[in-house]
Amino acid sequence: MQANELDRIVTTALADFAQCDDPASLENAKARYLGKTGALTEQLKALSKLPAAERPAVGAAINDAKAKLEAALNARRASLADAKLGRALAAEALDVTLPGRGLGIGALHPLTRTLDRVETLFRSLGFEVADGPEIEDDFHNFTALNTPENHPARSMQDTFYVEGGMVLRTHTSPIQIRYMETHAPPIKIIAPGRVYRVDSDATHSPMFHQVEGLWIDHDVTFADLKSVLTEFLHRFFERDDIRIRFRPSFFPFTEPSAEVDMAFGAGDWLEIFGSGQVHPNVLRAVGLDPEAWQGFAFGMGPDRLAMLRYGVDDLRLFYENDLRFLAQFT
Ligand code: 2NL
Repeated sequence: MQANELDRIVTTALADFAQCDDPASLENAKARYLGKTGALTEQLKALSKLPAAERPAVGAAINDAKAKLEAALNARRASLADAKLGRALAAEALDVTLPGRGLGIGALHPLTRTLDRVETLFRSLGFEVADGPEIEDDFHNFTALNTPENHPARSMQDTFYVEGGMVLRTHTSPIQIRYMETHAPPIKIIAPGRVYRVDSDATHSPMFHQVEGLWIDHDVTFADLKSVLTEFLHRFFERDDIRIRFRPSFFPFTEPSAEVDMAFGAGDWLEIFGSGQVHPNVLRAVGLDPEAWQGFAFGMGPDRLAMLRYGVDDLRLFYENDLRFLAQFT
């Protein structure tokens, strides 16, 4: 009985000591077992009530238990002291007396600034900014945009396919398709965002940005398209000597289609926008009657606009995030 009781006390005491994580609570725990009224001390007091013949054996067992507790206490004291020293050394390494290094003031990435600027300018022209998912289904990325089943854009060579036949959107047009599905005309939006294509070299990144625009009403024409894009370019580049030209082109989702080139003064022509009148099949795909509604859409690469505005000749610099490059735009 007495021996079992001793074992129980030792076991609880050892667990108790192990739980103490500072010297004061450890010394308090010691008192609960070895103090004046401690559990082990009480056992010692009870010794005198035992028959004389049993006292030596029980006394030896109590001393044994006491030695175990002392050893455990010393080990725990040492490990707490080690931990304290470790913390002190770590604090020393930080050297709280040194002046602070200071945090550099951060700044927006040049591409973010460009996108913000594009959004602000189009808002000032009466456009709202729309958003949508980067993982799209086949209908919103291709079918609704009059892109036939066997079109090369749908191939694995050009498009990232993810689980369940979904794709990483290859353009931000699906944002506009979804907008037309949920909003009645008149519609006047831009759709900025990340887009993905299987393409990677000096001038192509597998992820890049696109801003598309869409204006649908009863009587929106190519003249409106030309004035919107001209006004935007003047405001974006803050120059009056900007020339613009339209070149015939082809996109499955517009008819007729045009590339829009721009030149500063007498400079070379730069291709900036793809554009066109929204194809009747696209309007039908979102439940709009092409006899009642018409409009234009356009697309552009803001990464390229940023290169022109900031005079950067390599697209990859924007994605390497070397601070020596980025700090120049603050
Ligand atoms: C380019 C070409 C373009 C569109 C995008 C569009 C969207 C809808 C309907 C019709 Cl919902 N068209 N988008 C139209 C023409 C060209 O982008 O060169 N992008 C960088």
